[in-house]
Amino acid sequence: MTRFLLLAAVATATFSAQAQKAELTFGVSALCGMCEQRIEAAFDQKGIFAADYNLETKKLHVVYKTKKWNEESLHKLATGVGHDTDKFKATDEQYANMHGCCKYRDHEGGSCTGHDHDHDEH
Ligand SMILES: [Cu+2]
Repeated sequence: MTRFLLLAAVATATFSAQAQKAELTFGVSALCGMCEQRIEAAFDQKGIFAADYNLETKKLHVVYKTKKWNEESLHKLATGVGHDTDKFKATDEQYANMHGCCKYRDHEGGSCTGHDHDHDEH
């Protein structure tokens, strides 16, 4: 909807001439450290210089190349591994793929910390 304005804002925020670099911070739903790692791993991509998720504020900060990524495609990286963002929702299928303790829609707040159930890591 405000895509044009966003692009304009990104363009003016670019100060380095060689790489078209921009930063974006947005909300991503998550519960535990495993979620944090999963989210950051999803942003380990070409054209993404840095991705740092803060579990306390539930915000992800991304530094990226504007030629390769835009706001929507960055949000979709998070939903792709099952995490809702403040703009897009993961599909039920993507959500279902997540580890049980990370099901942030079903329970609120850090129940991942009590490891009272079996973890099958792969
Ligand atoms: Cu988790």
